[in-house]
Amino acid sequence: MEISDSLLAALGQSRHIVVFTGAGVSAESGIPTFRDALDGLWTRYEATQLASPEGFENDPALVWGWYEWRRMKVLRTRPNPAHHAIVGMAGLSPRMTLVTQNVDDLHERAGSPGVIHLHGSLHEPRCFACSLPYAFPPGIPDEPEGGRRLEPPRCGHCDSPIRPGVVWFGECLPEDAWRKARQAAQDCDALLSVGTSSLVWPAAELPELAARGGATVVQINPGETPLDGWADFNLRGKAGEVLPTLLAGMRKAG
Ligand code: BV8
Ligand code: ZN
Repeated sequence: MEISDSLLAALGQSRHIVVFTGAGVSAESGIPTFRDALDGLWTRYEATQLASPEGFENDPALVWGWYEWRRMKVLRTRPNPAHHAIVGMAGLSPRMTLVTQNVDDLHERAGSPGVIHLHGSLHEPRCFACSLPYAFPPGIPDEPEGGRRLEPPRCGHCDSPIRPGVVWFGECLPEDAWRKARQAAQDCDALLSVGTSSLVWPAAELPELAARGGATVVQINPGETPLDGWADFNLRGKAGEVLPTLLAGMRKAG
């Protein structure tokens, strides 16, 4: 893939770059994207039915099994070249803010500091009722038997079921994370939207906020998204291939 000189110049002159990532940045680590995660037992469900408080209350074992299966896949894999290239780009930029919709810890494991998680994390479960944090037993969960239904553990304080530490549909985003992400989008000179379908709100608003603030908006995605019509640069390809090429171009441009 050819990276244009004008894009390299825009990034080279940026004093603040925001990198905004979705499930696509973890796809080459073998982590299914949100919709692709609906296989096997979960094929007949809409993601929003499972990733919601109602879905959990309705069938805690189905939802907990889905999240434990996803957590197991994260623990069994590692960051891919996309995560590592983002760390490399941060080293070339005066300031980078990394905002992710992902609930995995692959950005952290690649070495990115201060990752802003808009939708929470698989690694911070808490009590569904009293929000007391829950500590997972060490090690990697086994492939849940019987097609992945798994009773959630109970809270040591109030005996309610433990829930995943993610933001479900119909739940508010963490206030501090959302405020920081909006501030960074409004302040930045360039925003890279990487591997997101840009369908989930309010996160999907960030590239528009950046554009309104005069930033250059770059999209990296092999597929089509609502950003196609107005992003300044559309790099059609996989994050694990495009980001390393972009990083090499930035290094060469000096
Ligand atoms: C809220 C955590 C206020 C859980 C997630 C109608 C219109 C507008 C909004 C709404 C509406 N109805 C309801 C809403 C609000 C709702 C919403 O946006 N719904 C959508 C479905 C329309 N939003 C909310 O509810 C939010 N909260 O609004 O609060 C409020 C409060 C109270 C009452 C009322 C309102 C909370 C949303 C957070 C939901 N939680 N994640 C979990 O992970 O289980 S979102 C979840 O879906 C993921 O985080 C992901 O970001 C998102 C989308 O899933 P995917 O499509 O898989 O992932 P992604 O978007 O990243 O797409 C994958 C992309 O990667 C694709 O484009 C693909 O082409 C690309 N790709 C694939 N391979 C590669 C690649 N790219 C690069 N390289 C590759 N190799
Ligand atoms: Zn409790």
